[in-house]
Amino acid sequence: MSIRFPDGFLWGTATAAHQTEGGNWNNDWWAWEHAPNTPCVEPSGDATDHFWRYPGDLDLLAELGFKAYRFSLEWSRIEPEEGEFSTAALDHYSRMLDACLARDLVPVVTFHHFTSPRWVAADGGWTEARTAERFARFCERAVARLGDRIGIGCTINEPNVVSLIGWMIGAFPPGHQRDLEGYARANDVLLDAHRRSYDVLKAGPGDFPVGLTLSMSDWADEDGDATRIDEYRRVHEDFFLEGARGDDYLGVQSYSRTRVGAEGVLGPETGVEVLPMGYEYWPTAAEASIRHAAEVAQTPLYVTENGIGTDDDDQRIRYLRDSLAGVARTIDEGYDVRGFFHWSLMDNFEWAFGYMMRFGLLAVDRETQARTVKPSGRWLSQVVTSNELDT
Ligand code: GCO
Repeated sequence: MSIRFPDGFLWGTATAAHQTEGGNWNNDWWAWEHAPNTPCVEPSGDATDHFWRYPGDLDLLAELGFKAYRFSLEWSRIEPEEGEFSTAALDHYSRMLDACLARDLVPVVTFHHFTSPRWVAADGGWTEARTAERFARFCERAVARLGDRIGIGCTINEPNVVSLIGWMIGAFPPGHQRDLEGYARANDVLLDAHRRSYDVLKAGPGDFPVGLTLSMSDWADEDGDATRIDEYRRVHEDFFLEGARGDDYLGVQSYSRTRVGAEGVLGPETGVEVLPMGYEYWPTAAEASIRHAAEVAQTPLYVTENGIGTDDDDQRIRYLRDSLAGVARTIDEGYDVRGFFHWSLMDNFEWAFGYMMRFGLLAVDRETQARTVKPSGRWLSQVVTSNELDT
């Protein structure tokens, strides 16, 4: 059976500056990677040298038939010290925008993707109220230079992951565990930063949709207790989904399932395949998250990230086939889903996991940086060029 996606459905891939550019030494993540007892398995180092190799990467993306490219700006390059803005860094991202447009790729620009300049982190980071104003000021300077060519803007990538893993789990900077007060404060400052930057980006130059992207899950309760799911989801997802009401879109980013029970958040269910990332193989996560995001955020949606970290490329194809079938079901039911961005264009630095998690459609040789299109990249290329999915 073949499923056709709507005409104009936007097919893209996503990356992030720190995970691909290389040499992002002036941000909190580089410091985190080199801190004593860091949880990071390895430093980001040269990453995939995308800062210099992006023209060839965009050539490959365009050759595969994609129509959009989501990437992020590295705040620490653009504002290396407070109030000191780099024209050269803005020129670099300006060239990236021109390179996208020259290849008929809609540039989807994320203004914050997990990393903050060292000077921001040193002054309280996301638990310091002034960070929201500082972030909005950075967005103002960036959009002044870049806004005329941006296709879609994303203020902050997964603010709920920045706060949860930074202040409750401890695997992201600043590495706090069970810091409930810091977690709540970070959520407040992150949402304030989103609201301020949304207004700044909408003021232009340029006229493009603006929203935030959110880490979401399918949810299950081991006793079927929906109220328990609501309690967890309200803090982790709905706080930002409600905060995003009135935005031009909400970016759904969902990979797996979260299970809860009387003892709290549970691990994978016995008998369900577990991926190298430690979570369940759960290809209907995007479908479930679209439904919940639409209900709470009440905005148009893009799936701004979806994919699977695996060395089994056939498994990637199976996952994507089922995931896309789920996305298509929501569209058939009338949900306003406007595009799908595969995470990721290429294998890259998977945060604390380093380079051992491979989410890319392109393999990257860690020695030579050579890119190789995987069979899953060819498979997805067929889908995006035909705008149809064979199930
Ligand atoms: C995230 C980030 C990406 C990850 C991807 C795979 O959603 O955590 O946006 O940077 O690399 O999701 O885990």
